[in-house]
Amino acid sequence: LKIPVVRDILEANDRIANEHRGLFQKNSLLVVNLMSSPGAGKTTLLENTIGHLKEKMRIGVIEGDIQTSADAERILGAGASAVQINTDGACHLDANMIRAALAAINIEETDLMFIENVGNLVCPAEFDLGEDHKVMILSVTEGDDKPEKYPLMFHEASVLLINKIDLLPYVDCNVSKIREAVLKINPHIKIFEISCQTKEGLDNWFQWILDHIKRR
Ligand SMILES: Nc1nc2c(ncn2[C@@H]2O[C@H](COP(=O)(O)OP(=O)(O)O)[C@@H](O)[C@H]2O)c(=O)[nH]1
Ligand SMILES: [Mg+2]
Repeated sequence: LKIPVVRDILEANDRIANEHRGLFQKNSLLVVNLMSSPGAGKTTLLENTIGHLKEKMRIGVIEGDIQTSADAERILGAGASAVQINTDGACHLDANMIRAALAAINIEETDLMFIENVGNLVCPAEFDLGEDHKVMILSVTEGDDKPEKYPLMFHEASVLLINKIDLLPYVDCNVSKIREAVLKINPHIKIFEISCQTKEGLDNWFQWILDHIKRR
């Protein structure tokens, strides 16, 4: 009889996530839940994004990590406000953890909020945090078979950023194969090929944010 217990947890999570969604809407805040496996480039993408957009809008970041506040320090260094959640072993963020972090964020004074989820290609996709969009990063070093092996996150995401394309000459990764597999799982997803190192393709991502921001 374990299945009803799991359902209860997800129902409780969704209730809290819906409260967050109402709060975010009331304050015209765009919230993006950023997910990937460890090391795909979430924090590097955020540093680039903050650097590019911080003169145009007020940006806040909730950092989720099992341990340390290293990523929150990188975000502060890039010029945004940051709150660190340490999940102490848990492999994903849930809506209750976000509630605790929101107490430390001035939502009225924020236009764009990123939630950097715990590095993991599976569990984060199962938990609604109240965000407007799930955005996922897959780096070319992870291989082109990941959409087929881990379909849920690709299914849930509004945007897929294929990162580290500067490394394509050195790795055996077929980007067309990724695109084809992902579009089969999720025909509505937007796919951008980027490099956080050479900055190639990042303008498409910045434009996507500008197109979705609610308070100008
Ligand atoms: N070559 C290359 N390295 C990258 C790129 N983006 C991120 N990295 C590197 O990948 C590593 C992990 O990045 P990080 O942003 O910490 O990943 P996270 O764990 O998803 O937050 C770091 O050493 C980054 O410098 C990229 O586009 N190209
Ligand atoms: Mg990180």
